[in-house]
Amino acid sequence: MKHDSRRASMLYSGYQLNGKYKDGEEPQFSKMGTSIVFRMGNKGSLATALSFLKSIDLIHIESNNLGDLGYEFYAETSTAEDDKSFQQALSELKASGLVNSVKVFTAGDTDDNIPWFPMHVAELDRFANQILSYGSELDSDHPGFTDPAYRARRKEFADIAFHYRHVEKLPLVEYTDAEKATWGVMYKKLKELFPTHACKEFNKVFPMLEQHCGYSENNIPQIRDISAFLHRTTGFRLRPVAGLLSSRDFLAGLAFRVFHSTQYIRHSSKPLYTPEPDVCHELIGHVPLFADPKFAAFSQEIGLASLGASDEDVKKLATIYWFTIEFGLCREDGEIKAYGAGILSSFGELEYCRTDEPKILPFQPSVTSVTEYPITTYQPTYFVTESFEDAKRLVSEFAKTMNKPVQVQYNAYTESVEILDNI
Ligand code: HBI
Ligand code: NLE
Ligand code: FE
Repeated sequence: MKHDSRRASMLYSGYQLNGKYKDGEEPQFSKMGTSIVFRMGNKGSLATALSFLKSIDLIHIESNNLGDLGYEFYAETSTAEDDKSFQQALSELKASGLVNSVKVFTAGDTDDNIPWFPMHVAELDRFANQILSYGSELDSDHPGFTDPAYRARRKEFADIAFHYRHVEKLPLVEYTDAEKATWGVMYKKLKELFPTHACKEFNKVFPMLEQHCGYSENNIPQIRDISAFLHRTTGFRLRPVAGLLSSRDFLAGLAFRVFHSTQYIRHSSKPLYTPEPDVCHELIGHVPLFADPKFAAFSQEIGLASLGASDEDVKKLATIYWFTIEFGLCREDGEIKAYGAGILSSFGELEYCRTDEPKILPFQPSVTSVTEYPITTYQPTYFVTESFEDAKRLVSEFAKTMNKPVQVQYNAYTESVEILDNI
């Protein structure tokens, strides 16, 4: 399969501004149009072939001499693929016998063999209603299962996230006194351990969050303030999420430096450990390191590697994510420190990880990516990274061995990914 620059251009050129929006609203773009790629033996028949397409609105046409293979034409139209006139034109073109290997691409969609992935940060909106386990429907062993007030609250949070779209301001949430009390218990306990147990990058950022983002024992900060802070430091942003996303969707966010963050809080009966992500885990565990440029680049590297990867490779990358961003340890002057968010937001695990009990191995993607792990107990195995730069390099080398059909690079100006030529 070939992926050349024309293919890349068809994939990301297809957006148009939605004409109308009210004052105070952001302009929105929607996908437009479709591209048709077809081949013919003889360039001279192009005029006849195009006559079949006259009922659709062609906006761009290119030809390419393929030598023995004849000519390849690439036609872009603003007519949508499911439009009747498009379907009719396409079947007439195919029936004409003049052309062979007709392929149709819709902007933003990749080939049948390549799993769909977002090409622009706004396309993360697609994940909003693709939640695996709904934040509002709790399992019977969840500590909030028999607490109707907690369940109702979880539903409120889920609804906020379902309705959020990229162009909107991040939703503000008012937390109850009971919720603030749960946050306060954790905050106080964890803060005592951070100076000795957390990595230096984490400890550098934490006071900045207290200064600029309202982090304190008595206040649950707002993702809107944090996202603005992260965006200025590393370009990272937060987005509310209703519950667990698939690994593929969750990792794709990281490719755009977007972190999906829950806003609900854990049940008050079990403040010191929960297997689920909650606002304490996201804001205390994850957020600080996204303000570190090297950590941000490392995180994005995992995200980029996941775009277009096979299910099997996504699973490996999710495991790498688990053993680094979620449960990673690092070495500082010969001492083991924690940088993984799942450790940094759990008082119990933060102490446990530095005891003799768990097994500690060096981070090595080929091994780490296939290591099993439990999700509801402390980790029996941790992997140690030497530095975030080193970890990024290792992930990037690992990604090259994955044999993906497309290679992508991030364009920070347009906040989109570009497919690299690969001929
Ligand atoms: N979804 N909302 C959300 N939050 C996570 O932390 C998360 C997720 N889906 C998958 C996931 N984490 C990881 O376990 C890896 O699969 C990436
Ligand atoms: N165990 C962590 C905590 O209690 O904060 C959450 C881990 C989420 C993956
Ligand atoms: Fe997490």
